[in-house]
Amino acid sequence: MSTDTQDRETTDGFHLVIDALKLNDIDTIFALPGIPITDFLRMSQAEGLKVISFRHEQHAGNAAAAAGFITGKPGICFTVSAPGFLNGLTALANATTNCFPMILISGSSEREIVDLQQGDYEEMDQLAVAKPLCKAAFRVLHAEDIGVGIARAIRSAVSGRPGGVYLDLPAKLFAQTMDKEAGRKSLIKVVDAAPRQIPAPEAVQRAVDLLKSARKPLVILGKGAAYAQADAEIKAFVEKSGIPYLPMSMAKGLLPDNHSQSASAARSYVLAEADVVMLVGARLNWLLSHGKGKTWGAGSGKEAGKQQFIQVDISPTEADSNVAIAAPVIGDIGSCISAFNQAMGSGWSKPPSDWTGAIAERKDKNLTKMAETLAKNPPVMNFHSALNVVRNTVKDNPKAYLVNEGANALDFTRSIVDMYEPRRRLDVGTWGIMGIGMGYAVAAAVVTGKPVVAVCGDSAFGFSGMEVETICRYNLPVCVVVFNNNGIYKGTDTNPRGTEVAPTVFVKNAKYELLMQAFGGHGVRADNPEQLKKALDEAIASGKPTLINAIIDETAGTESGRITSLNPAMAKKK
Ligand code: ADP
Ligand code: TZD
Ligand code: MG
Repeated sequence: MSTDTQDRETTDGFHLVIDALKLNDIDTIFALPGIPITDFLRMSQAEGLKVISFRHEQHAGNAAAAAGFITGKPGICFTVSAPGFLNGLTALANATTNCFPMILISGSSEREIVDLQQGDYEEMDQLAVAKPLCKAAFRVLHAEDIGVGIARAIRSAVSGRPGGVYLDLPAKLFAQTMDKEAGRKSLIKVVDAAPRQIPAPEAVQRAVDLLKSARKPLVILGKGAAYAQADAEIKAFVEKSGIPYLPMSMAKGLLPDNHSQSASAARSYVLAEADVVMLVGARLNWLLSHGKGKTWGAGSGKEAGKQQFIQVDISPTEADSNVAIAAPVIGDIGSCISAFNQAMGSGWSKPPSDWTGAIAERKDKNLTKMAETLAKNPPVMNFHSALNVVRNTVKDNPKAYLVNEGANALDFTRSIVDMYEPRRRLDVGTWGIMGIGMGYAVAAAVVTGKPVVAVCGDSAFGFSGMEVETICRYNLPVCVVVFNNNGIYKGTDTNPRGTEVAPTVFVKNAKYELLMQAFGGHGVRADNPEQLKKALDEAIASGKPTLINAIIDETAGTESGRITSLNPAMAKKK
């Protein structure tokens, strides 16, 4: 039989996976080759899928997760078995923690050998390992089930609370053949993968009544609100209600940070004082001090600790996870906020002016103070003088993506750099994890084609730094700005015994810019704001892979950045 005839009559596991992905409008795969994935990736490329190949699976996985957050479609990552799978697993778990939809698809060894532990090449019971760390995990053993496997993975990733899904594909599956027409019919085009979830009218009414009764209402927008792509509804709600709002880190830009109702510059005041707090796609986890304690006003005034919460979320079990939720509203944010907009009616009265006025007063004071600090130009650049430049660059390029990781390099960027467009800020997320930098940057550039600025602490950058080769290989418009303060938090720590260097200190004056030059990108050092501005402007104008080694005063940071209070040594001192 000639190959031609065979091609016409049969298909195989490789092509069924490719066809199932394409049928579901998936056009990009983030991956790292090896048996049996190498051939799969070659065939995917031949069939028109965009394949972005990384240097380490964790970054391919992070890229898939970021793509999921930006697009609302599950990001796809392919890894090889055992070690490749494990390298990707951190990204899968992180995506699940962040509620980002992604699918980690891994090749695996043969069941017969794995289950008897007979020592196959890269043997591991991957499905069992993945299960507790993701939202759902599936394995496909027969070619005719590939369609179902991919469909289940897609639905699981994007419906309800989004998250990471693991799909286990044993090597033998790829080579299985079946009749081409039967294969085609076995594939499933998923209809309405993330169905709208309409909130109960009485739940909305309960929440609206509570909002109406508030004297000091506050809205908190989280990354779930950004993910929901309900930008217009949210804007309408915030502006119609007149309620001050706080964006969580990745919700910055959902409304422009310079919006008159943003209470970011009076954050501690509003958290301590608000009487009714409406959470929209934000969990009351450690990032919001679990909704209790000093942050929330315990001990200050007679309403101490008496805030009432409204929680708008797609997960019905999120409410009451930390404190009582007086008015849970369960549904997708688009449907919920539209329902609020209707239920508020035409006679809505805006919050009392003593509340909004008090916030405005504090905001003005803090913004003036911030402007003074930003205007300073110390002889050695510090976080403020460097970030003032980044702040202006983002203002001039509001559609650019800002990736951000580090400790001080993260906290200062979050508070100093205003965002103007939704879903443009990608950062360390719920875990505060280092190493997302280059994976997220690659994803943002590949998926959107927009310029990306990645502000990374020198430690943070090190976790994914080798992916600058990936950035150069695909010639992506990514400008990495390494905030180089010679180490973790600071470069000044010493070892009291005077033997090896302290654990937080790196090689001083490291030339990170050479890393980018090694692969043909543009690498440059910036010692002052003028040099930093010039390099950033050039990077954005040229769209060329760039790394700016921004030299930051090694004494400028603080231990753990803003989360010093979580440090057990600090807690002991209290
Ligand atoms: P942040 O870190 O910004 O505070 P979190 O990650 O803690 O945000 O919270 C995100 C929340 O958003 C999760 O509880 C998740 O269930 C919810 N969520 C995600 N997507 C949607 C959606 N489309 N509709 C409603 N809620 C959503
Ligand atoms: N490992 C992982 C995966 N995530 C982490 N968050 C940490 C370790 C601990 N960690 C932080 O929380 S921040 C940080 C580490 C190692 C690096 C801070 O140093 P940096 O930033 O150079 O990136 P600054 O600007 O010097 O503070
Ligand atoms: Mg550092």
